[in-house]
Amino acid sequence: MAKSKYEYVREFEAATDSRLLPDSYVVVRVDGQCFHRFAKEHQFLKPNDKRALDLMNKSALHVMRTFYPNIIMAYGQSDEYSFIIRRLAYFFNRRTAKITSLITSAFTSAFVFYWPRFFCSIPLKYPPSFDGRAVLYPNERTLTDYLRWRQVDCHINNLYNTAFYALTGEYTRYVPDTSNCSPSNSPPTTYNLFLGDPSAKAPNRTFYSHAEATQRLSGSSSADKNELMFTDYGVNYNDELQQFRKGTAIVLTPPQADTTTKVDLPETPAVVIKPSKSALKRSAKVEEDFAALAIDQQERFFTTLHTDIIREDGDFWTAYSHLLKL
Ligand SMILES: Nc1nc2c(ncn2[C@@H]2O[C@H](COP(=O)(O)OP(=O)(O)O)[C@@H](O)[C@H]2O)c(=O)[nH]1
Ligand SMILES: [Mg+2]
Repeated sequence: MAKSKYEYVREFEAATDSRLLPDSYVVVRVDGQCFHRFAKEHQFLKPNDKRALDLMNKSALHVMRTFYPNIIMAYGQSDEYSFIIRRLAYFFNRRTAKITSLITSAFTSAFVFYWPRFFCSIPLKYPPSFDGRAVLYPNERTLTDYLRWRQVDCHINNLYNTAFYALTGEYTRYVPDTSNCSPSNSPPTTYNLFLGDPSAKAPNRTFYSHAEATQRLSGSSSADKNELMFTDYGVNYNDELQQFRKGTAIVLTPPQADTTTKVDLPETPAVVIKPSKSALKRSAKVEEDFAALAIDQQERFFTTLHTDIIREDGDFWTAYSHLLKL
């Protein structure tokens, strides 16, 4: 077909289509846009809404399935999720915009798609958005320190928020909802520890305004916050769900010796700048075989954990550091 005279503008696209540096880890982090307001509008429980966090995890799992086996791990907390892409991944020719926008949009659409499954009769008031960015990490040290940074952030924020909402009397403790999710049948999934639960031990139930609570927590140490929550409000921070305190890590774990699934991870390509044609072919076959599986079978390739990822010699890195070599 003859080219139009406008064809030359393609050059502008080519000139601005950046690629992610080969042989380095890529982290794509998605973050809810203005989730402070979104949480308020949709009556998220404070300090943590398990429904919202489970929905984030479900959306992350969707992303990991969609781009299998290129994402080796994901870590999420609050309204953010980080996706760790294999150092040697070569999907979409490592095009930055393509990879970042696809992960962000897959995550966002899954969040909307699965919303009713988690929030039952609470309808979405408006379509949420997530921003996405890709950051390169040159080695295992910087990558793992990045993950530690996110988990420390989770810990600091969660401890603060738990103490803060205990002080204001807005703290709600999660109670699992065992009912089904039909719009006409949505009994409360939670109760307010202080106002709704007479059996709760709360020796000093003085509640404060947001400004007063901020003031009281200003300059307090972790130990001060723990003590204050426990002594005055009967909240033992250690009893909070691990999911709240540690965030969620999802790791790639292909089933071993599984007779019903034949998918293997691709071999590590010998050439790291650009894999050979045969290596690319093998990768395509792996992706194709995986895509042919039913969703529940695909989900079996991933493990969800709420655990410490900070300690270098902890269980997590002992069990999963091999992922960084893939
Ligand atoms: N109540 C409640 N709010 C949450 C929860 N998860 C996230 N959020 C809200 O989302 C915000 C996320 O922080 P950030 O991304 O910095 O704020 P944003 O710019 O408003 O999205 C938090 O400050 C909370 O207001 C939750 O489980 N419960
Ligand atoms: Mg946000």
